[in-house]
Amino acid sequence: MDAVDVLIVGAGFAGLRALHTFRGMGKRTVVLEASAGIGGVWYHNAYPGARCDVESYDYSYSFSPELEQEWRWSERYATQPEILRYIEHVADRFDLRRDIRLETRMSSAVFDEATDRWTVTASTGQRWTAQHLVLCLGQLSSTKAPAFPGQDQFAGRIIHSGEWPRDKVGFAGERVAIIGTGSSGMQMTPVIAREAAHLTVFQRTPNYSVPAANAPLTEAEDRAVKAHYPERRAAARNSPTGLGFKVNRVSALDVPAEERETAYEAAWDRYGFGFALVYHDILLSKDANDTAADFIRRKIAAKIEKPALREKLVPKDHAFAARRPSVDSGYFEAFNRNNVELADVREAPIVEFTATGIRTLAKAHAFDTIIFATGFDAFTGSLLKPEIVGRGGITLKRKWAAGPVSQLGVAVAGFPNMHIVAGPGSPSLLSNVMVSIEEQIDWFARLVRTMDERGIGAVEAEAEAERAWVEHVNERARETLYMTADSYYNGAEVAGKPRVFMPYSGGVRGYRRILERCEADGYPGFRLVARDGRAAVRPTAA
Ligand code: N01
Repeated sequence: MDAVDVLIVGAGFAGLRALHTFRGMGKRTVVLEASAGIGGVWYHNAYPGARCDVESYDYSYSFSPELEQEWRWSERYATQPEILRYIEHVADRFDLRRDIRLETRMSSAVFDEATDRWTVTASTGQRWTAQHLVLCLGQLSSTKAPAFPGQDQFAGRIIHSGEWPRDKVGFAGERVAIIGTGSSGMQMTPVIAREAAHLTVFQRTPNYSVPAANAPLTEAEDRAVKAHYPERRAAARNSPTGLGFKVNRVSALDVPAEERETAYEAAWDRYGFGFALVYHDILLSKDANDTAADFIRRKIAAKIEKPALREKLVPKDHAFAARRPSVDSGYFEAFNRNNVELADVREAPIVEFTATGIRTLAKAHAFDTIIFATGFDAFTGSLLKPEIVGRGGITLKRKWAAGPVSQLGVAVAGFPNMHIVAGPGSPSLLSNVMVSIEEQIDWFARLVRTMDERGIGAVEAEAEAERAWVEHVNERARETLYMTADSYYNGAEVAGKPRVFMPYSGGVRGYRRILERCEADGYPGFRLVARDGRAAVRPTAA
C-alpha cells in the first residue's frame, strides 16, 4: 500500500490543477483516473460539434503566465479536440503524467480515525493511504440514459453524448436520432444534420439558446488579449459569473421598451451567456425575465421557416436561464433543412425501441444510430458512485440521502480531510468553472499549508456551520428564478433525486470573499485537530 500526502480523484481540469499545485508544495501526490485518458468531460464528450460555451481565453488556466502567452487558441469558443489538446499540452508541459494513474477508478475511500488518513482502494485492487483526499470528480461526469422498453432489441448503434467512442463515428448515409435538446443535443444537431441522410431530434422541453457568435481569433485579437491577460483574469474573478461581464445595475423594468430592445439587440449575437446580464434582474424577477424571454422567443422564431415547427421549438414553459440555456451555432436553422425532423415527445411520447428504430404514439421511425443526449446525474452523481466512508462508518451516500450538505461547498462534517472541488454548495456550474476550480484549489492549498505549519492533522466541517451554509445557499437561490423550473440545478433531472438547489447562486466574487473571510478568521465552521494530542486548535485570525 503506497502512502501519499494528497490523493486526487479525477484527471480533468480540476484534478490536473490540484496535482500541479500540491506537488509544487512538495506534497507526495497521486491522481487516480477511471478513464484511459486525461481530460475528464473533455475526454468523454467528443461528440460532433462539442465546443465550449465560455470564451477560450477565459476557459483556460490562469496559474502560469508563460502558459497563457504560449498557447494559441484558434477560435473564440474552442472545440472539444482543441480543448483536449490544451489539456494534453498542460500535462506534458508541467510533467503531470508521471503521477496520474489511468484506468484506475476509485472504488472506495475509508477514513481511519486513528491516523487521520484515508485508505483508498481502486478498481485495479491497488491501495493507497493519504492524509488528504481531493475529489475532482466533475459535476457532469455521471451519464444518465433513460431505459425505454425494448432498448435491447435495437439492432443499430446507441451512443451517449457523454460516453462518445474514441474512434471517429461517421454518419454518412445514416438515419440518426438524437434524444435530448440540452446543450449537447443542440450543439450536435447542426453538425450531424450536415452529414447524415436523415436526422430526427426528439424534444421533450424546448430550450432557450443564444447565438455563440463563434469566430476564428485573429493575430491582432490574440496579441490584444495577451497584452492584458492579468486584467482580463481579474475582471473574470470579480464578475458574478467568472465570465468577466459587468452587471448592469439597471432593472429591465426601469427602461422604456425601445431602449430595452436596443440593449438586447446589441447583446444578441455578441455576448453568448453575457446576454443574461444585460439587466441585473433578468434572473431575479419574473417580469424582468419576461422581457428577455420575449426577445429571445422572437429571435428564435425568426430563424425557423416552418410555422408549425416554430410553435414547437420556441421555449415557453420556463423562465429564460432558470434552466441552463444553450449557446448554439445554427441549432434552430438546422430545422430548415429537408433532412431534419422534429419529434415532439410531449405530443407523441416514445412508446418503445424496436429492432429498427423508435416507435412513438404517432409513428414508427427507422434509425441506424440513436444518440442519447439525455444529460447527467449532475453535481452528486459522480461523488456518490464510490463508497466514501467517513468517521464512525457513515457513508457519504447516507449523509447526503436528503440532498448534499456541506460547509461552504468544500467540506462535509464526518469526512475529515476530504476536499471537494466544484461540488454542490459552490458556484460550480453557475460559473465559469475554471475560475471556480482554481480559486478553490488555491484555498485548499493554503489550508493544507496552515495545517502543516500548525501541526494540525485533520480538518473537518462542523455540523452547525454546514446547516447554516445550506440555509444560506437556499436563501440565495430563493432570490432567483432558479427554483421556478425543473432542472439539474435542483435535482429534477433524475427521478427520486432529492429536490434541493445544488449550486451556490451568490456568484464567484461573493463566494471568494466568503472563503477568504473564513481563512482570515482562522477557519470558523471547521474543526482543526492537532496531530499529536487530539485537542482542537484554532489558528489565530490573520
Ligand atoms: O444535458 P441536459 P446536456 N426522453 O441535462 C432530455 C454542459 N454542457 O448533456 O429538458 C426525452 O442539459 C432532456 O429533456 P428535459 C452544460 O452545463 C456544456 O445537453 O428533461 N428527453 C433534455 O432536453 C449543460 O447544461 C457544453 O425535458 C429526455 C436533455 O435530454 C450540461 O452539460 C456542451 C429524456 C438533457 O439535457 C448538460 O447538457 C454540452 C427522456 N427520457 C453540455 N431524458 C458546453 O458548451 C432526458 N431528456 C461547454
